Amino acid sequence: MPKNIIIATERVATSRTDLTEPTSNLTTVHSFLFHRPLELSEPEYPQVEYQRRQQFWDPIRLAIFTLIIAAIIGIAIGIVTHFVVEDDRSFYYLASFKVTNIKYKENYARKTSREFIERSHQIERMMSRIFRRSGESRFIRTHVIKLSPDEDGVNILLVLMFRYPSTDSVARIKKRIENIVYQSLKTQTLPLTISKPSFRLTRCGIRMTNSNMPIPSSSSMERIVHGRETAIDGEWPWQASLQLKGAGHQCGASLISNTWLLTAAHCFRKNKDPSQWVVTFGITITPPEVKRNVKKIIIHENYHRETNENDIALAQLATRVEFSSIVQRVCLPESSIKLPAKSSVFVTGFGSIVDDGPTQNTLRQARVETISTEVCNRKDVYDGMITRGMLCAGFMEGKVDACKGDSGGPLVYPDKRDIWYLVGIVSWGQSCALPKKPGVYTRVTKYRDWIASKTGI
Ligand code: 4AZ
Repeated sequence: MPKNIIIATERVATSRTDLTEPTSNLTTVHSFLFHRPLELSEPEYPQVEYQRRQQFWDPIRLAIFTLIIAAIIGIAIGIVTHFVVEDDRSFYYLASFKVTNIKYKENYARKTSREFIERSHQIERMMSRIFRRSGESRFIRTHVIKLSPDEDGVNILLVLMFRYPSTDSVARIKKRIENIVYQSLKTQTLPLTISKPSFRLTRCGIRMTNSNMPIPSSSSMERIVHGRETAIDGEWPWQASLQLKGAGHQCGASLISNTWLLTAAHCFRKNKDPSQWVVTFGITITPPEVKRNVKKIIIHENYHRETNENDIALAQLATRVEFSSIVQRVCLPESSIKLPAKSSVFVTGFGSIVDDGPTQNTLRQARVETISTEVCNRKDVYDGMITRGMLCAGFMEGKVDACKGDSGGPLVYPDKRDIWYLVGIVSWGQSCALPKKPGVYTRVTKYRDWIASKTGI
């Protein structure tokens, strides 16, 4: 009964408005709530309700109402799917640790040797057992990359692959993996004794290739220009090719996260419009392994084309790339890291193999050596043109060098654990591979803070 009374109240209010009685809103509301219901007679109520229901559910209202409900249900399903049925992503970690109950054997240096194969299978079985026994269903596989000598045993380098929901935080996943390993060191009897303090997990600079071929130095007539070797799949997984739509490969670049590439500012001299650029990954330009559009280009504010100073730029991909055995990011070095002169570093690219020659479809690599700025600034070398943001690498006798089309590409350096760092960006040089004219690279350590300020990496 009370419900009917309220419905009737509304109707009376309507009829009052119909009569266009000059009342203020306040008075109308007042009469809604308190006065009019008292004037109504009870028998009228059922009829009034019937009429109102009929009016309210006319076909248009019904359609709109159905659409709104459908939209709400759709959005709700979307939200639930996003957070609950989230798609999994592959997470790669490079694990390095020392095993103290075995002795290093010379044959471990050759990945095709029986000793290397047997030992790595044993390590892979042990790691799989650690994760499977812990109930970690997200563990996919592991793969030993390198065994190296240590005073009290053997250093192991291996890749661990997991699949976690993409919403999981990277820091949490890392903690979880570490906890599983530390726990099993305490509770399981393992065939190999892992030294706990030596255990490290890294997420960049991972090369998953099995290749362990030594890269020859300048003694042979080789350079990227006369490249030693073409790369094999996954050997330089951070290498990208920057291409202008309609004009093909222009420059190299290095992947430093799922969405950011580091390259040279001079690559964008002709065209700075992101929509005109595409990026490919993989050891061949055609066909590429992965292809992406570019969303944003950031050129260093103080890039000077006349002096080549601050020859550094960032390109942001329109959609992220997923890491795999073929696409990985390179590590950025701490700004404090100093490479001594004559360090072995590696340059890769699709650039020409003769001066002014065509782009190469398959990635090439070369080992070069760092040259001190003091030597590089000598009158007979670059006569003072090398500034603090530049780094020279190559050989004084020439022969091995980067060349046109390698610009923007990586100069990388492996640390003791075989984790790869980006130390230089191919920038300039007088011609290619000439004696006393080594390659000049942008010194990445000098721009570490600039990169962080633009990307948060
Ligand atoms: C270039 O034109 C270029 N020899 C890149 C590297 C070197 C020279 C020229 C170094 O893109």
